[in-house]
Amino acid sequence: MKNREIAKILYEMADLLEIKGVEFKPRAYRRAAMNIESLGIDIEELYKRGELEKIPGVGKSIAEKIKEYLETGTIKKWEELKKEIPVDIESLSSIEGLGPKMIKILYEKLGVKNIDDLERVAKQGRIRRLKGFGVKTEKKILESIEFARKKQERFILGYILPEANKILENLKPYTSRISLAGSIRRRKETIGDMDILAVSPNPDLAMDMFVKMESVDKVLARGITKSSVRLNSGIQVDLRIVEEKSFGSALQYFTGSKEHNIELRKIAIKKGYKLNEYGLFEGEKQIAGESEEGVYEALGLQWIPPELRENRGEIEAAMNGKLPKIVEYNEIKGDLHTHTKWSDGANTIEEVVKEAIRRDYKFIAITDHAGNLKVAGGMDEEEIKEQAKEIERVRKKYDEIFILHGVEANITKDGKIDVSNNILKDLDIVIASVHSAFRMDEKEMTARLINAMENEYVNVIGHPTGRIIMKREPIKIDMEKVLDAAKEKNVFMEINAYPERLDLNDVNVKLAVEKGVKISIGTDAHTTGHLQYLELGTAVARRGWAKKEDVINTYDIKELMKILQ
Ligand code: DGT
Ligand code: CA
Ligand code: CA
Ligand code: ZN
Repeated sequence: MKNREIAKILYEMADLLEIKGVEFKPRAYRRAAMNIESLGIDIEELYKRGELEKIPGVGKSIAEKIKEYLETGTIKKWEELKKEIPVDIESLSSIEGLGPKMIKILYEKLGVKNIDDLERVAKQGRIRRLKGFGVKTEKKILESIEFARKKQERFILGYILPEANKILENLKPYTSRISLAGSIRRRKETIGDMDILAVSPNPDLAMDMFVKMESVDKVLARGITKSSVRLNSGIQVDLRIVEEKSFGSALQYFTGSKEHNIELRKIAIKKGYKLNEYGLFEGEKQIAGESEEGVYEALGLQWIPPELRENRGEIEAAMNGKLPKIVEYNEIKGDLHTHTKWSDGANTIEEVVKEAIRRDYKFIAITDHAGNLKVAGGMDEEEIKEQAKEIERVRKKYDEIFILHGVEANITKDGKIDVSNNILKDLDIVIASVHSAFRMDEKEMTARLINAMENEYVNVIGHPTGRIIMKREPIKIDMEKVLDAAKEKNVFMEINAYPERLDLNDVNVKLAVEKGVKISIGTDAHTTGHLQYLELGTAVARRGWAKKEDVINTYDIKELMKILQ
């Protein structure tokens, strides 16, 4: 699947064009890239059907470039731009706060082409002398460089999962059993490599199909029981083929986590057994291993969902039959955070609603930016009233779904909501988020969030820590205090399901659930394609031990509207 690759190139072209000072085009390229990234189906399929221009934002010229890439493996215009502006955009834009405009100035004035150059000029104190930069920016850049360097090469779950599912689909005809394993099966927020496990009547053929997949960049190893490849997207995939009688124990072993496995093995030893990827053995005799359930059962444990296997108490709970019944993917009835053209989203309300209906949701919340977030096209109070009329119109047209009218409002520095209560009181759902002044000390920031929750109309704190995975650190807050306040004020904590956010994360969700704070899952969709990420939020809820009743997205409309009052 080349969707990600192509989107990445288009984003890079947008940045390069912007650096060149070309107008309008950068926006068009970005819009196309955003839609391709979240397309949901393989772009090559659309290409084969001659339907590239059906992708929103893809006109004739961009379609030509996609075609060129699929046919030749590159795009001439892109190569030219890179030659003309030899700047490592990808790594520079991974530095927080560094957008194309700043990269342009740094390149033109100081010759910065990569992170090493950037670090050098920052240390020399030359950035602060540039117009519009200053000492603070320079310091922030240095901090961000350090953060970026610390991260290892890991991949964002939400971007890898579609590729993984595609591989499973490709291999299905050649296998009798197949499953993801490792961190991707556990739905960890980032993935080191992708592990796949299968049983096959013809392992040689299955391996052939695997190493010859179109998305393979390089074959790292080719064997009968194990092969490894690197995909075009850069991620490594290991495929292991095992015997039917060992599938369960191999799946258990290769799902991990390592810490979970170590504890499990200790239990086996205590019982006088031996546990490995081939099975559970008593002496020479295999007593379990064909199914994963069988392995856990023989060890005296309930079967543990993969999302819980992090050695955070799940083994003890399973031993005592006290594993929580965590929320199921199909219990989620709708999305509680979406954007439309009324602020910075790409689609109309009606388009978002239609996609939600196609997904069989029972409800959808339209929550555009409101207040002073001008970059995100925040609505003023008149516009919110106008939008209410539009929602009313769409409601009349589609009675198979319930549309909640809400906003995502900003929490000001001192913890106020920047939309007046007079407006908030008429909305179905109010999300309040921190979108500015991220760098306050813990005490101030904690007070800021708690203040925001004092507002009686606030229902949800959006992306509560503001972190962006591998890019931006969370704001500093005393999570316990914030959660205690949330419980007291009946405010819900969001799991923002956008792939790079997943905020709250699993650990904080567990804490919230333990304190009785309810969770609201929202994709923060800025295009209809983003609605697919809802399941990532559910995965985080599951990893955080949340039960059905802890997640308000599982409620029916009546219960939901009642709890949102
Ligand atoms: P990743 O790929 O870094 O996101 O994390 P995992 O959990 O997928 O780790 P990976 O790919 O190195 O190994 C897959 C699974 O194999 C891992 O979750 C547990 C199992 N495993 C790997 N190494 C060991 C080990 O040394 N001891 C035990 N008990 N299990 C291991
Ligand atoms: Ca792995
Ligand atoms: Ca692996
Ligand atoms: Zn937001």
